[in-house]
Amino acid sequence: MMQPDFLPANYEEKWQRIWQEKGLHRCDTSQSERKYFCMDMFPYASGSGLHVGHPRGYVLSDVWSRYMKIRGFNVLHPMGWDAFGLPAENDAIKKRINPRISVKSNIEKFKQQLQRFGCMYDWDREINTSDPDYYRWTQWIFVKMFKAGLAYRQMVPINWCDSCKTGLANEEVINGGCERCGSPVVRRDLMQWMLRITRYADRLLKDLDDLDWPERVKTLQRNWIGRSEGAEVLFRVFAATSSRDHDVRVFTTRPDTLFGATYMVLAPEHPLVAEIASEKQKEEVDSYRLQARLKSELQRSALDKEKTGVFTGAYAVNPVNNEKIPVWISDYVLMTYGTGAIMAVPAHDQRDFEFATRFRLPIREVISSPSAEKNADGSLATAYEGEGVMVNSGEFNGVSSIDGRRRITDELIRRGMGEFKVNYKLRDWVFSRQRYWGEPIPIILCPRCGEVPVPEAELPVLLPDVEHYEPTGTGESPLAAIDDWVNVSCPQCGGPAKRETNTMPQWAGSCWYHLRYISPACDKALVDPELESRWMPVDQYVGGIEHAILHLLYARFYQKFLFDIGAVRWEEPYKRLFCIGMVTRRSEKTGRIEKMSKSKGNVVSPDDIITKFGTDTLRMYELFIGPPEQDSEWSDRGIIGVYRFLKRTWELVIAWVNQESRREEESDAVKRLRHRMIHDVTDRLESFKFNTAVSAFMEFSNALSLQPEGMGRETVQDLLVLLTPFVPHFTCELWQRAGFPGMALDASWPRHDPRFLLDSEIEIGVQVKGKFRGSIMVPKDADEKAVLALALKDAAILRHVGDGPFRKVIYIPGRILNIIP
Ligand code: ANZ
Ligand code: ZN
Repeated sequence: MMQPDFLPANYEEKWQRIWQEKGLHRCDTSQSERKYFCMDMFPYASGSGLHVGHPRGYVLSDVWSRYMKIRGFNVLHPMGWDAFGLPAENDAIKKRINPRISVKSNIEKFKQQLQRFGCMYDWDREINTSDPDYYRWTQWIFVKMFKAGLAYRQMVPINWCDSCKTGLANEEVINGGCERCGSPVVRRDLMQWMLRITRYADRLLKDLDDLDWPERVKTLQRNWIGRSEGAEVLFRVFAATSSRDHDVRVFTTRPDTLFGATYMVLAPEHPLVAEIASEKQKEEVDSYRLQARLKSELQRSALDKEKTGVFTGAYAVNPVNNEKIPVWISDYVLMTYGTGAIMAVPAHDQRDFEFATRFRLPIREVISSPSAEKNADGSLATAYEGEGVMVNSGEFNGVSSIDGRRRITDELIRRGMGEFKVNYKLRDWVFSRQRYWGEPIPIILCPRCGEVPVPEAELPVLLPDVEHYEPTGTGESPLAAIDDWVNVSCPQCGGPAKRETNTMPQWAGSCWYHLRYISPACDKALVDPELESRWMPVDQYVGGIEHAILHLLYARFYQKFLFDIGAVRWEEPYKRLFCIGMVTRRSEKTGRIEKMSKSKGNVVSPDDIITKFGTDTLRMYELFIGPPEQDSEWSDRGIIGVYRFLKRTWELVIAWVNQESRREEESDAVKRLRHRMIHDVTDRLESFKFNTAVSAFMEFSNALSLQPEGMGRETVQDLLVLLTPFVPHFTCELWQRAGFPGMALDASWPRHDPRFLLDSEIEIGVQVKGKFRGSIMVPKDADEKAVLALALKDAAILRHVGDGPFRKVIYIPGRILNIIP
């Protein structure tokens, strides 16, 4: 007799060892027929280790990988470490351990935890972005970008976090605060390396259409890129003090409203402001400009803030009607968008409406529509921003606003006063960080030759060991203090020169890591081009929604650049994306649902769960917790429920194994349950409804318990194969105990027979004395007596007939039951 006890601790580690010894998770990339590349967003190994929220995505992608493997695909499922950058460095500083050391020990700890989840990672392909063999290529890409004119240096006002003591990209500023620490972000002028991601704006936008990504992620990217079609219109501006005039361009998405422009607004930073301001207004203008400098762009563009501004004393001429309109400055116009100047149309733009109301500037309606909101006196109550018919617009009166856009622009073009124009919200990417723990930017600054890239053969530029790695706060990175590292001779002229001391942002290494997994040891290129052409793109990428813009946009940009220089054959990195929901917890104090995080003190450790219930229980519960794309609440009861289910299933299988002669044949009812399970599990897996795929097993198990004869061999086998992606240790153990051939991992995925899914119940009508009184569901082969019993369980029918005895009962099988009381 085999022991029936369900004790996962007895076999889970054993199977992990066996898989590893046999190299079962190694992917032979030389075989690319039926290749499948399934990838997780790799973690940065923080000091606090993993909690049960982390593996939700790892388990999902592992179940999917295992499923695809059983389906006969050659699956590449790698894992690695996002090791450079702010999070790692801040953590190191907090603990006063050199990041070199702390990152290494964090990774060891993380890897141990991760390995306990039983995922089929090919650890031979493990990568680490802070490894010189890796960042050699991160630097190489930068050099290529520099040579292509995509990396350039510029003095820019940047987002500066005083607490992290570094500049941040626009994408790293969340609600005016630092993405990492939440401190308010201020503006500061610094010489920065920039990447010209804007050159790719159009392609980044267009190619989104072909990606199999969640719609919400695509929308976030589209809005971030922010494409606007419109026109640039030339206004002549007359300075108050001199007779000289200037041409000022404004960008508008609504050229059809040109006749309603009653004033012009320049951004306070607009270079023309100083020149055109009148003597009388100068003081006021200057002090307003100083104030504006202190505000962030986000504060300035908040819709609900009170509009402020100052008249410059100058006037502009509207090119369509030669009307003279005043020129103002206001901080709601940003220098970094369009041309930094606008024509203000208060009747049809809400910000302009508020501004005009406050400063008593004229509001002239030029688009008429019944949906415009009016005051009692017929004036506009708010700006009407929709479409309508042009009015007060001279020869264009009566034209629809949509046609008007084109016709006015055509007219401006004809007169040399404007042109069609497309603008993007996307800005170039501020790429330098004044921090230690990152890839050194591989550039040498030579007083004679300027910016000289480090020759490709000399890469990587190693990050030197330092004693003081804390940020300096001076705007220079700690690397600037290491004289013998900084001072080099210029690769071009041999003269004395200095290294760039800024480092790359944390995103640099993760922009291209998918490529490195394909040929992690390749030392001739960042990826073996032949393997790349066969293994890219990533077929399934799994990660958190928080990366919708930052990482996912940067990685697409890098891939497109690498495509353009011929380094790769694929233009998009991630064909299909799945965004996993968070694991939350209900606060004991407030009763509110909170994200699980160390700072909230509400984390559940996966190690504890695994020790108590086993890895498989954790895996299955991570999926069962809720629809995978939604946030879901952790529940200890839920984990026990899954444990009980596995225990019951274990006992069912062991009971079969222990039969004297193991049952072969099975009843039709059991066959139907088996095929139903195969169908449901497969269908729900394919549609990424992992939680209901788990319920399909539970439904099977519940229904099976009502069947007296239980499972036969085929059902036991199919059940174990279907369970394998979810609970691989469990099924490997039972497969072996049952003495089935080979391993559960190698069996092929069962197929359902549709004939067993045909409905076994039918609907029949019930009549009382020939009058229709309702319908009921009955088994197809039920006889008159059984059908009558079922009919009397129906309250509505019972009310009409009482419970008998009856004069007559007539059953026409499969159609109708007639009762005559
Ligand atoms: C006149 C007008 C009339 C406008 C109207 C809108 C409605 P998006 O869609 O975001 O591209 N604008 C242009 N440059 C600006 C800047 N640097 N700072 C602040 N606002 C700026 O918006 C384009 C519109 O925003 C432009 O069209 C301009 O106002 C304003 F009935 O021009 B519009
Ligand atoms: Zn030089």
